[in-house]
Amino acid sequence: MRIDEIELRVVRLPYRTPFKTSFANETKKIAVLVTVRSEGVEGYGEGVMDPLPMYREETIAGATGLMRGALCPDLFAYGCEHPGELYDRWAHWRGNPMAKASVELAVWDCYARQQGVPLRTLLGGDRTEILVGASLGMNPVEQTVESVQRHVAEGYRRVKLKIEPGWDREMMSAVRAAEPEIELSVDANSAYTLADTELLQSFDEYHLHYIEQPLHWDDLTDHAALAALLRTPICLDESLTSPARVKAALDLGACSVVNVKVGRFGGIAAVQRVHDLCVTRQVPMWCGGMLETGIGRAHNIHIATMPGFVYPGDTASASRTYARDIVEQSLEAVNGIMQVPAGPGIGVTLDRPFLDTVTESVEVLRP
Ligand code: OSB
Ligand code: MG
Repeated sequence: MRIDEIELRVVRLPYRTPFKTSFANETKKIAVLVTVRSEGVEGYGEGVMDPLPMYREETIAGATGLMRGALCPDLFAYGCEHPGELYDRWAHWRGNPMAKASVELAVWDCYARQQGVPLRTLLGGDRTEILVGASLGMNPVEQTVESVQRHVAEGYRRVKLKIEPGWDREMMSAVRAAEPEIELSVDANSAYTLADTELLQSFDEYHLHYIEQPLHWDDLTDHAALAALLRTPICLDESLTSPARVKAALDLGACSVVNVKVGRFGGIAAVQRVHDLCVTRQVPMWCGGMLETGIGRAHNIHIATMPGFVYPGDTASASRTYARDIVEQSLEAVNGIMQVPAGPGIGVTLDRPFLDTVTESVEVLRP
């Protein structure tokens, strides 16, 4: 592919309700939309960096700087035979997986559209629908129980609760009392330390499907120590930033479940390696989310069709998060099942008039 033009667009989209986690209380999404134009066809990627490094280290300013200064000029200079080659080609620029993924995803979408095939076909995803759960932000106990019951009634296959010290046992017991049988998980987003081991052990009584990222956002060794003391499986999110980190985590026993986020791993080629490793080692994986707009959400849905994604993911209905999305297709789960958008590439098209109303800045790069 010859790459003719790349557009970097920052959009600001309000959440329907604030999303509270142990690391932030967010009221809006600020996303970087990358559009790659090649030989008359365009493809889209979404960057999941935040304005400030609250979840991992990357920021929108740093990531767009890298795109402008290195990734886009590299694509203009060398083009691309196949999007699967970019992860290794960009490895000499260290780290920065979210920046790399934002651009790589747009190239994958563009390539799939040029071939006239759905993205999932390039990834070996035979499924045309995926099972999804929902991730609930922190709210008062009564409201949380109601929300869990509503999501269960809607057919979501798993419910995940955000927790932090002082906001855990009371809520988990209320939810378990109301819904003893549902597939339930919790996500601490790094809010605990090994000093909380006894407290974390006490969560075993809620028979959680797994506990996500209880300890430090870049740690593997403390998680390995903790895993040996819990019956509840540990799933890592923040700490897994590359195929090599996943291998290290599994070798150490730091987790037995893997949350896949394409932005955190550095793109689809990296996800494919993580996928194959987890399949070989029989480690269950699922597709996480970052409250993406329809572009990132559509990518996640295609990625989750790969055969190793055996647990329900976080890619729930877009309408849970946004009153209006920037894509024309509605990405809605019915009875906990999300249809994969049909059509070439990620299968969604931009609602341009609305997109323009939520755009903060646009920048077009050319060779
Ligand atoms: O830890 O999985 C997380 C959202 C933003 C940042 C981190 C996380 C999340 C979610 C929401 O849990 C998942 C979603 O609905 O997209
Ligand atoms: Mg998480």
